[in-house]
Amino acid sequence: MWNKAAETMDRRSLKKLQLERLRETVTKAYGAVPFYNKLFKEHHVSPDDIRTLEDLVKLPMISKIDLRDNYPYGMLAVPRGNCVRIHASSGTTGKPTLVCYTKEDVSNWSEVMARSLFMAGLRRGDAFQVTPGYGLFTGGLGFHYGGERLGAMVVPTGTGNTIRQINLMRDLGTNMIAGIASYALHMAEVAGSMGVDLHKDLQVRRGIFGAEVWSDGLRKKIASLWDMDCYDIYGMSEMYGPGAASECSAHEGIHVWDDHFIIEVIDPETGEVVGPEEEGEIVMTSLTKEAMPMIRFRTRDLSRILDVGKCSCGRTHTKIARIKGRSDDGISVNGVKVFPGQVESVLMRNPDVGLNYQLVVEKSGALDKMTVMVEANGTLADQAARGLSSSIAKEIRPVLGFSPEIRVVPPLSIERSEGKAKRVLDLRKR
Ligand code: DLL
Repeated sequence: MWNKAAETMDRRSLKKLQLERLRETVTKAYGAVPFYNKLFKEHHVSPDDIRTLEDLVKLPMISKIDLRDNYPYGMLAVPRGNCVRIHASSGTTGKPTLVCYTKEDVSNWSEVMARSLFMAGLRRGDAFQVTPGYGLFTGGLGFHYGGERLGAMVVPTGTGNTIRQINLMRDLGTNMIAGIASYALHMAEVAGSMGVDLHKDLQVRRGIFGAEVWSDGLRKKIASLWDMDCYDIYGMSEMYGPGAASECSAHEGIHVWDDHFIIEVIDPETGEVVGPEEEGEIVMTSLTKEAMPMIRFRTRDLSRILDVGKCSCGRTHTKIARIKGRSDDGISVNGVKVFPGQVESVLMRNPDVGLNYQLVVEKSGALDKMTVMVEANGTLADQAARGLSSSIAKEIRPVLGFSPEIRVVPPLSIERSEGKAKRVLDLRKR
């Protein structure tokens, strides 16, 4: 383990540490950030009300909207001059949400990233290629600092220029890559077109991926295309970036680094905390962030806390299921909520389905019409394409409760994205 003392700390000590750090965080936020001060007063709570970890539910929750409203520096708990870095998440509407970091924040983030990368098998001296974008997105620099902290040799290619990316993997003997899951598929396609055999010509045997939902089916595809062991890593700009939680070699869920974050799972409708193993929306509280403490931040991500006790890997930190989707990524089609993850799970089970898909929603008279565009796994004759589309249609109907049109298209016909994949094209909004 990268930090055995922290990663295997007994639950009692972990909880004690969480409470100490929670009280410090809440006191600091209340004293230094007018936004929290006002919000707590409106809810008639103060830092003195936090005596146990269970008292956390007394505090109000916050969301991305609060970060936007306080753009750019309204959520800072330290003087502007103490910040050494900013990142932002682009968001689909309006202003970006900005996050600031002190030197200590960058160091804590590098620590959780080093733990996560070590847990996924990265070792000192390995060539570690970082394929997410560098810049305001937290992906590139997050993996970069974690890899350096661990002592790996970081290859900071960032995203794009995929041919050079593959050539470097071959020339440098890259052992492990980090990225966005859908980009791993795209790289595999480009390698194929270059005549590079991922199994024989490259030594990439481990990959760590996140930043978007990727189903177990997609993961199996990536693992077999690359002949690699895949690990899931979760995080968001508001909690430093990638590395709030990460997967261990048991491959049965992801560990949340409990000494840096408190995770709660709530019913997204009522806001009440749900029980272990019950699915709901993840709410995160930061315990070590100095520049921008986040108290009960609603992530919109759906998962559940796994009731496993101590993990077979020896770590004691809370385990959650891989992220299933976002409570706000459902699209309404004639009043029925459709989540891309549901469709992906059906598609990726089918060996004749290729590497990309997209849901297109448009108006057809007064009604909505949804088409599932699916790339085939190779060039198919008309009859085979019809066969594939009818077998997908049969499997999708019971999952969605209605029958979307299924259109099977040749490999590479759906546009690739170098960042997070665009799974939905909603033409009703144009
Ligand atoms: O996507 C940080 C990140 C970069 C994580 C690289 C992992 C790897 P944001 O741009 O702020 O930060 O987006 C955060 O992405 O709330 C989830 O909806 C989604 N997300 C992140 N990791 C996963 C994952 C980065 N492993 C939002 N599985 C989060 C599913 C994920 N969704």
